[in-house]
Amino acid sequence: MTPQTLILESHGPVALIRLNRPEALNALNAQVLTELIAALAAFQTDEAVRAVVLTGSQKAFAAGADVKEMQALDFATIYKGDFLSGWAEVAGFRKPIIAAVAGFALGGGCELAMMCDMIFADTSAKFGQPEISLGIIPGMGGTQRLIRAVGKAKAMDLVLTGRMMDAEEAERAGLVARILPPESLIDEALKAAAKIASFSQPAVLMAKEAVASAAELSLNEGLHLERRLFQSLFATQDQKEGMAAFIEKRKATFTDR
Ligand code: DAK
Repeated sequence: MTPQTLILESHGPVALIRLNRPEALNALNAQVLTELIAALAAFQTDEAVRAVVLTGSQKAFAAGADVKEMQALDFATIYKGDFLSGWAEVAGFRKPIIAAVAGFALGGGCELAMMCDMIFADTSAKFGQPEISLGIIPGMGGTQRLIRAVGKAKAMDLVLTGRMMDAEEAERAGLVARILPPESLIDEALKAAAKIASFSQPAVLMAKEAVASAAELSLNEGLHLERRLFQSLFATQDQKEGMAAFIEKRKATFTDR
């Protein structure tokens, strides 16, 4: 079914997802969640899609979970229904996904960006976890992923005061990988995604898995996993091809085998 809250575009091997609820600054309601999970599930199995870029509008990546949808909910309802737990599936997406952020990335919007593998921001981007001003706390990873990205001092500052940080501060703090001018944000994100898509997919997937697991594992466990993944890539034809191409001074032709 055609999604109502997303615009999906195909750019060769890269799928571009635009959050599209302009009337609510892309606030994340149940429909966005359902449609985004369905789109990612389809991209997961679609061999033609090798990387994804997730973006919003010029004004907002996403201004958070939908406050108007949440306001009347009571504890029993959200607890029994495990409200918003489906967002974890975004973090479980196996192919590389880049968040291209312009404007507001607040609350669940900031948390959604942090579920992606890296964040490219344009100069208008503003990140924050303003939930405290609504009488709640972050619930989609804001207290856990933010501290891993920016450290305790800044995470506490953002979560306890609800203030926003601009793109430059977010880059300095380690939340943002690249800052770009507004006119080239999407192009640069697509270009980076296409570059990733040009490599051997088993290597790309293992690279993502290894880096992502660093947040979950002890150093020794992480090093062990990295070593085993590294060793296993020597079972691929692409390792032979990549190294042969280097030695023969030509471009590698990867087959994902
Ligand atoms: N929800 C619903 N509508 C929103 C919205 C939001 N988060 N953010 C903006 N809108 C709507 C506004 O209500 C307005 O609609 P109308 O009044 O025109 O009908 C329209 O978008 C334009 O917004 P503004 O008129 O406010 O635009 P401004 O440029 O003046 O201000 C702003 C932009 C982003 C500073 C402002 O809209 C704002 O402060 N928005 C709310 C930001 C916020 O508090 N975000 C955090 C939401 S709480 C959970 C997991 C996660 C969460 C919850 C539970 N569980 C696992 C249980 C997450 C919670 C959140 O994210």
